[in-house]
Amino acid sequence: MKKIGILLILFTLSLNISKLKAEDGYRLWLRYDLISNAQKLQEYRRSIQAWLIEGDSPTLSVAKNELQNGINGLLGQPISNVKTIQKDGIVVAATLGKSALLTQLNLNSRLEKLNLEGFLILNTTINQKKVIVIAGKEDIGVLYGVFHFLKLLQTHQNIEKLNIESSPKVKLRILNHWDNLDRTVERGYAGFSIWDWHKLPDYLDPRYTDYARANASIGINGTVLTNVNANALVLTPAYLEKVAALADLFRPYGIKVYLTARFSAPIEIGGLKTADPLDPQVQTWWKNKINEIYQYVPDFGGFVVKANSEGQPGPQNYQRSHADGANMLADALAPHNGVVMWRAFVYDNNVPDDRAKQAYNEFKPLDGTFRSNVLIQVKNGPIDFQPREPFHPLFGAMPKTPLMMEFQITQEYLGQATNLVYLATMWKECLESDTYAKGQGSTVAKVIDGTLHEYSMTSMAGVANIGNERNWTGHPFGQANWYAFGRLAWNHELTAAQIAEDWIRMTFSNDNNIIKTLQNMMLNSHETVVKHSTPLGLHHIMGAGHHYGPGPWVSRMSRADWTSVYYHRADSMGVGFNRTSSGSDALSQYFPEVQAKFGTLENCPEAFLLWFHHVNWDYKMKSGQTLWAALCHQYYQGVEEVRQMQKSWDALETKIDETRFAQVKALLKIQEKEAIWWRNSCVLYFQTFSKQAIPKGLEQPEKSLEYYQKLSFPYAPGIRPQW
Ligand code: GCV
Repeated sequence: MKKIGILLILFTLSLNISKLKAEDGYRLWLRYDLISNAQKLQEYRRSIQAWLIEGDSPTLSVAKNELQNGINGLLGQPISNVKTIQKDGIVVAATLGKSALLTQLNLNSRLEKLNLEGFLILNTTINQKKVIVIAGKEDIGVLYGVFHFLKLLQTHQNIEKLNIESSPKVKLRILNHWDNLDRTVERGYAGFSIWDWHKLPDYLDPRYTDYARANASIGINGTVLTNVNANALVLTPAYLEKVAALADLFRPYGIKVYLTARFSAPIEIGGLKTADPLDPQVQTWWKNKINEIYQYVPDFGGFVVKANSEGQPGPQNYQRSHADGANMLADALAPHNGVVMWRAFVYDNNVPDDRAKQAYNEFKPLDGTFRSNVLIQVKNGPIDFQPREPFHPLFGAMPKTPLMMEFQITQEYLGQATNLVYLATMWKECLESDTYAKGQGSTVAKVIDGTLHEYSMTSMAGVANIGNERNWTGHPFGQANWYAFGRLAWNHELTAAQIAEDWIRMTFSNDNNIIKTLQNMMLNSHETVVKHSTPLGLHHIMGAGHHYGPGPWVSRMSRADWTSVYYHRADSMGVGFNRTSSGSDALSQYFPEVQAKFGTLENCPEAFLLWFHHVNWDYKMKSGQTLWAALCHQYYQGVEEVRQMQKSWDALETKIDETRFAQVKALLKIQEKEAIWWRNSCVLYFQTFSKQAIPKGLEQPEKSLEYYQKLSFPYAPGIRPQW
């Protein structure tokens, strides 16, 4: 009896232990578990025997905590903190210019090459003792350097010959939360908003600190707390108190807080009759409001504004231009060093012949008319975060106005939180696109980092995929997109493969087989989702409102450019949107070399064919197949590739912790179902125009087109309530 009791206790204990060990994804890429490779562990224990961070500031104390927790966890033993260097193997972190130890090392000339947030990491000697120095130009550089150093350990790098210099290429690296004050998240698929407005400012959820750590670890230095479809209430004292509490918490991590400004706020919360940006009363209202915000948040970053787009108010309501609106806010922010990020994602109530042209048409003529603290925030492509878009024609077209990038991390059109899609490959495709604005090599990346047109302000924003789900992003691989966004914003020259490898090593394992398998899955995953949803340049053919799943048949909406038929233009002859000079002529917004690349059927890369051309069903593709056959094969291939991912994942069963293994396995099953749903719906729908059979050898769709057309998802997550 006694024995059974003891066994039971042991069993319960072991259950508890395994529960504790379960990987629920909360720790993201900052897991700091004991290094499993014995040789590496020994090497690191030899090189890291103590640590010392010189100086004192809130940021340095955050750096101390992180370094201490990181190395204690990774090395599996408490590593002591020392005050002087009396032996080898000490990690010394300090801010240059503020540290006696670093002065001895005379690192000034190297420091000059770095920008304000940059850092150095190197092996050297101080007082004849071997040390590893992490030096920041400012305290925040020390924190970034500490995270980088921990990454070296987490990814099992050699730390005996370090000589690293790192500076961000872009100044403002920002997350845009589309979070509402009621905690719903527009296009959010990971639960509700992480901002618990109701309990703020008194209750600071520990998650906020982990959010700040995660962001700082990848160099993100700004967060826009609220949805661009803005609510003026956030500018009232009751909310500004809450905003201030978050700003105080984020400050040591180098993260500034920004808000979205509702253009009609002077009317809604100010009691004015107008929000006309040229009205002196309106100008005074904003000036006072902005001064008030700075009372609460002395380092407030500024505003993001969505104006005259999708029903949002803006200066055009008063026959004023986007520049009039942006400059009014910019003038009021300027004395505080705040900025305005004015979005170019605009389309007004008049439905244009081609929505792809609208932003260029409205903004290009305004080049040079914005204040110096205004950035124009441009989505990567001219429509709306589609699975594949050509780069936005505004990039390169506004040499006198800083243009910033807006990527979407949340997967609104890319499988939401049920599909494994690594977005870095897509972002790189955009960043590396050549605008030819100043001849060959004028890449989008060079526009964004300011080197092409010498912009003084530079920025990259990503629409966050974060929610209050335990693992932050819903799909465990969604974390990789948050991670990759930060890494690319810091250094767009990194490859998607490098970033994926770092993320896998830190999030899953340093096991080569795991790295290779997951990296391969991730790097192909974007192309896969394109194939099974919008191949060959198709776009905007998703279900209405929720944007979840296929809806190529969507034809009746309150405006034509919200329908699918507006974009695919399928008819008995063919499919695709003619954007050449014989069509909408959107192509003419690009520089001549780009026009030549996309302008003819022969030259146009097939990935963009139906974006720029209306193509006959019998057109011969490079493979020799007809367009119809090629389209079908793409859809079927997409599904096959999801099945391939399932096999790759299953092969890792014994190597991945149970919780995450089971979750991703289940999600891949959902992804397969959804890929089939996309494939069948689209093939059956387009078949009604092509009137051709699905090529031989491809499985026939089980259900009818009518079946798919009747599916409805009134409560799909992330949906905008009023749509
Ligand atoms: C925040 C798309 C989305 C909207 C979003 C909009 C935007 O249209 O579906 O939910 O609104 O883009 O970027 O402003």
